[in-house]
Amino acid sequence: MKIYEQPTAPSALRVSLFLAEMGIHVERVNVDIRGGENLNESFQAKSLNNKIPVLELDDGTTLCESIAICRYFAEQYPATPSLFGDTPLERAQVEMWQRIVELQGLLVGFQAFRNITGVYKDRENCVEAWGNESKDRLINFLPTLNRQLENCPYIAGEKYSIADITTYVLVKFMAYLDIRLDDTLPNIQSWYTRVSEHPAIQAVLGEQT
Ligand SMILES: N[C@@H](CCC(=O)N[C@@H](CS)C(=O)NCC(=O)O)C(=O)O
Repeated sequence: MKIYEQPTAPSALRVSLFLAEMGIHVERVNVDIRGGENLNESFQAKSLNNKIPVLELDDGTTLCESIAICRYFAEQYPATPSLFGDTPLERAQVEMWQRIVELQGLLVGFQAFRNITGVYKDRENCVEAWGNESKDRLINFLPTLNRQLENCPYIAGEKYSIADITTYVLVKFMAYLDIRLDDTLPNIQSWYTRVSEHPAIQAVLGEQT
């Protein structure tokens, strides 16, 4: 089994933080995405979305999309507590927050970064105005997270979950957009400090330095 990735890329980091939390080790293969290695024919044969991360199983089956990869491991190696929730209500709450943060936060942040910096202009049409609008939308989304963390220790409620991992990756990524957690977002600030101390997060980030 192998994961094709670029370790510091946010979507790969999401899978790495998830696997570290579960204590699962998987061989990694580095893909130079900035250099366009993900655009070559052999990689595209493995990845439906032409992006990293990709999980390749021993029988050659491949899976892309970071959350699909995390779900595979969560189902294959069930653990309690599960990072996808343990009861019907928890699972629904985790799914809800995971999707909210992904759709209104992380993907919007990706659009901002890609369109403002033009980092992938060799493969897509970059629209700076769309990037700036996306950045504003991301900034406007942050108070929603701050309100949620006013009464809950974690994004989806009482337990650390995949929604926290996605949010952690989002907050880290915001530095590339020059978006900081200022004093108007105190609950995200304290959540971020607390979550950063997780041994799994420390271990993964430690490997990257
Ligand atoms: N929704 C996908 C997003 C994957 C994604 O955007 N990967 C980026 C790195 S974070 C990538 O491969 N970029 C290279 C490119 O777009 O050509 C997931 O969660 O796996």
